[in-house]
Parts: sequence; C-alpha cells; structure tokens
Amino acid sequence: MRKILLTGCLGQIGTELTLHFRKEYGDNNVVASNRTKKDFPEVIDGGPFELLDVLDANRLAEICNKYKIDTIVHLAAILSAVGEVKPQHAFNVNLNGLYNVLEVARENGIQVFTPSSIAAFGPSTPPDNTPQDTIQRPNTIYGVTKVAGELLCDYYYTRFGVDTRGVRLPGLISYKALPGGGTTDYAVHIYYDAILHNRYESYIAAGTKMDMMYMPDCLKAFTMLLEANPDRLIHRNAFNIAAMSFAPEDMEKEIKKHLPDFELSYNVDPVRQAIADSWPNSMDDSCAREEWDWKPDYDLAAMTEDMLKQLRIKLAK
Ligand code: NAD
Ligand code: AKB
Repeated sequence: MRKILLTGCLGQIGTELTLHFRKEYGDNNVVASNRTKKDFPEVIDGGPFELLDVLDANRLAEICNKYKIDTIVHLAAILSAVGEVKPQHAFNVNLNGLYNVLEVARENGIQVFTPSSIAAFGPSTPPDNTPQDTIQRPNTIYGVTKVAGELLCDYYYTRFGVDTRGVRLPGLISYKALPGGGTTDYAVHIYYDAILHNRYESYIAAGTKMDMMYMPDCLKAFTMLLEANPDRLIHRNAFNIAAMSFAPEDMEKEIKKHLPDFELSYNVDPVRQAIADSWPNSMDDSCAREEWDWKPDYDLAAMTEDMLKQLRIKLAK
C-alpha cells in the first residue's frame, strides 16, 4: 500500500483530497501536513497530521523518513490573486517549496504528484481549444512559477528518474473549504451568495470564459493519473484536463433554473480581470483522454444542482 504525504492539505483541494485518499489507501497511510493548523478536525484528527512548512527541507526529510513515505502529493502554493499582491512570497513558496519536494524525492525514490494550472498559459497562447503543447508565456508570478514547476518536474524525471506526474487544473468549484485567493474564486462565491442573499456581485466581467471543474472530478483525476500505467504516459507533468468552460452569465442562467429571483451584477476588479483575460477560454484535454483515459463526470448543470443542494445543507437554508 502507498504511504502518501500531502503538503498544503488544509486548502481547497487538500481538505477533500486527504479524506478521498484515506478512503482509498487507509487512514494511516495518508499523512496530512500544512504550514499552519486550521479548523478542519476531520483532516487533522482522522489520520496522521504534521505541521510542515515546505520551505523547511530538513523537516520535510524528517517526516518522509518517519513515515517511510513513497508518494508526495504537493499542494502547498500561493494562488494567482494573492501572488500578485505578494510576488516574492509566491516565488519562494511555489518554486523553492517544489524544489525541496523534488530533492527529497530524488534522494529517497519517492513519486511526486503536483498540480499545474490554466495559469501556466498567457496572452499569446491560443485561447480556444488550447493545445497540450503550445506557447506558454504567462504574465503573472503564479503562472511563471507554474511553467517553471512543470519544467522542473520534467527535468527531475528525465535527469534523475523521479516518477513525477501532474495536471493543469482549471478553476475548481467545491463546497467544503473556501478557495485560497485565486482568480476563479468567483465561481465558488456565487453559489454561497445565491443561497445566502439571492444575488451576487461579480468581480469578473460578463463574457469572460474560463475552464472550470467540480471537485469530485479533480479528486478522480488525481487518483487516475497517480495510478496510471507509466508506459502510456508521454506528457507526465502537465496534462490539460477540462470539464466545462463558462462565463459568469452562464452561471447566472443555470442558477436561475433553481432560484428564479437570483440576480447577478458586476463590479469588475481590474487586476483579477486582467489575469482572467490572459488565461485560455477552454483547453483541449485529448492527451489526458488518450494517455490515461481521463473523462469528467460533471458539466455546469450537474455541478450547479449538486452545489446548491450541498450548500443548502451546509448553510442550513
Ligand atoms: P489553497 O490556497 O486553498 O491551499 C494551499 C494550502 O497550502 C493552504 O492550506 C496553506 O495554508 C498551505 N501553505 C501555504 N504556504 C505553505 C508553506 N510554505 N508550507 C506548507 N503549506 C503552505 O490552494 P488549493 O486551491 O488547495 O491548491 C492546491 C494546488 O492546486 C496548488 O498548487 C494550486 O496552484 C493548484 N491549483 C488549484 C486550483 C484551484 O482552483 N483550487 C486550480 C489550479 C491549480
Ligand atoms: C487561481 O485562480 O489562481 C486558481 C487557478 C486556476 O490556478 N484557481
């Protein structure tokens, strides 16, 4: 059985991925870690948990050694919007943190899975049906660290034989933990505000399409690629994966099917709008489909139905 260490496990993905992996691999085989503690007792008390700042290479090695870790799923990162406020910090955490993970993996024969993002593309990338292999000249610090991370993971695979794998994730939508300071966060907040206030003010302009994905599809993709036959993998570290692409007004239409009085208004934030404008409208994920049989389960309609149902329970409305 795998012995998995998750870094940054108390964020939007980690809070769900830890529980998903514990179901699949057993509670004691999944070690959750984060720089700080947050109020997620299911994650912290449901199996091993360690405080770990990924910039502390010695502590990272100590934990890998203590639990005989053979797989690291590296999630600790600073996302796009926060990254533009603190670019030096984003560079440090996203690149030096990944470097520490790859080095401990090289020294101990550990497999590494780490997500890239649609942010690894930029304004000169073909925006529609964005190919797997294409121009990558992002203009955000987050995007720069994501492209560099993809290349670093490729390098550790070809140069040192470290089994590195990863996906370019779209914006993720989920109802357990709130998103951690990205550009696509509006697509989560809109559902909370729809339930709580029957209205939402979007900081992203009408007509701005981005790739998005519901969390259950993300969890499925992580397991599928982690377990995929390595002989079939050509693009190890940065598979485009897609599920749906939409603009704020598409969400409005879908939410109105459940809440007919829902109102969407706009108060565009120029910083996050510029980031969104530099990202693809929709990615081509045919390589993931061919190399490890990727296929999403949720489209906008199915996700909206489930998000509203789950948030009604969570917010007791
Ligand atoms: P998040 O911001 O919600 O969570 C990140 C976690 O890392 C937080 O719990 C934070 O406390 C922790 N952290 C920050 N600095 C740390 C450090 N130095 N050491 C240890 N922990 C630290 O992020 P997320 O949405 O869960 O994203 C996880 C990964 O997926 C990131 O690499 C991100 O770029 C990528 N990704 C996320 C999305 C998305 O929509 N959520 C989309 C594309 C890619
Ligand atoms: C962000 O908006 O920064 C993230 C991402 C798409 O990487 N959700």
